[in-house]
Amino acid sequence: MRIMNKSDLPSLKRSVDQGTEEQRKSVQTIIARVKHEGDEAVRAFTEQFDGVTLEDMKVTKEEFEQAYQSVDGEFVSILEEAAANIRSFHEKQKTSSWFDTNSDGTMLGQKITPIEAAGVYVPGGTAAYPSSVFMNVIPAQVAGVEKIAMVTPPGKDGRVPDGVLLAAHILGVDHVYKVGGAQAVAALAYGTETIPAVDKITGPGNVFVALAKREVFGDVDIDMIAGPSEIAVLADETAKAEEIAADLLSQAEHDARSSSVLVTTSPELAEDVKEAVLQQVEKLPRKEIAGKSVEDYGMIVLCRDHEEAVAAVNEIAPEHLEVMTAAPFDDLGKIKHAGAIFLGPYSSEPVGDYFAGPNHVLPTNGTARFSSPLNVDDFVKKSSIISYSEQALKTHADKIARFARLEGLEGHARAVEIRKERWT
Ligand code: HSO
Ligand code: ZN
Repeated sequence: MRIMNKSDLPSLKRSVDQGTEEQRKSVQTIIARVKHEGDEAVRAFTEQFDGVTLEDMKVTKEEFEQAYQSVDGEFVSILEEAAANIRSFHEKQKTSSWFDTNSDGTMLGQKITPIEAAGVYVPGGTAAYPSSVFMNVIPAQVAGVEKIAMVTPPGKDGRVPDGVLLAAHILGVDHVYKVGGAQAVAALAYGTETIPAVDKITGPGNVFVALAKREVFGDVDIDMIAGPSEIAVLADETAKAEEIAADLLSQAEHDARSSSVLVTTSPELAEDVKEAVLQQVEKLPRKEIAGKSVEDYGMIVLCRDHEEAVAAVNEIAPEHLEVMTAAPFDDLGKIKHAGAIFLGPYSSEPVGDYFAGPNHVLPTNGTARFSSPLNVDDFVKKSSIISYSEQALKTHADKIARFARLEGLEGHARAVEIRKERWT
């Protein structure tokens, strides 16, 4: 881990992998073929990229049952408790439709309607996280989305990891398809004989999935293009170096391109954390990934004073921020940009990844400056309601017509004025 000053921060700036020209072309071809050939193209690409011949794309009742049997009851109840926490947090995010009636009888309002169908992409391999199934599906369910479909690439054995099926089963999601990559995104966007078309696609994936999501955006909605996980820890000398190191490594182990940053005013803490990271990383099963991540993207930003440290955090706008200072709540008001803020020594980042309740799908690459964690609002849309009364139109028709003529839109003016015949 490099120790640096706040003025070196711009060198940390990263952006989303845009893919190569060749990758973009290949994604466009895949999408076009799935759009026109449906299941046949999906099967062909699954054979080509996953090396699997799909007999049944859809996960069967027996497969769900088998996944359920494969784990012990205690693990099921841990997952259920986590799901309940996540659900109750997201329930609080719900907003209501509202209507205002004015004294002239006009009624204005905003009606909230869930989107009808959502599709969740779950990556394959070691990134097939049951927790991410919860984090994508639960806000959609809380929003009232009726149809939820899940896609995930099959392993070489043609199966989907038990944990992913179990998580889907616990939430009552039974439309799970063993399809991944750009072909899965295309199938969700345009529908095939087997896979239903949805209105919004969420969930992380590799560069092909990200490019495909960008490509279909507009025909359907998408959540965000997430980059590798990030963590920043704002700490003073009251924090324990070993705990900080462990938390930094918890995100470093996600991806060799994950970033982990300590921001502090204490040179002793900086040295101790650096040391602890080097020691702990050696003992991690994913030490290759975590080690590369801390080597390439691990930083310690040593600041002059606390104010500069807070400014550094805001400049980074991290996905996850842990505040381990003497009075973490005092800093909360000053923190402007962070996807999720963990306060105090007991709020280790994985508490939020799995269990506390807030969503772990968060803005990365500094996008916390302008975007939010995945939430219930992502699965609803708003319709404006306008019901003018006769009295209101009598009062305002001439003003509206004048405004229309100012824009040179005579048809607009006449549409309003024709109603004046009702009272003359
Ligand atoms: N920290 C990751 C999410 C995750 N962690 C899933 C464990 N499983 C991105 O926020
Ligand atoms: Zn994580």
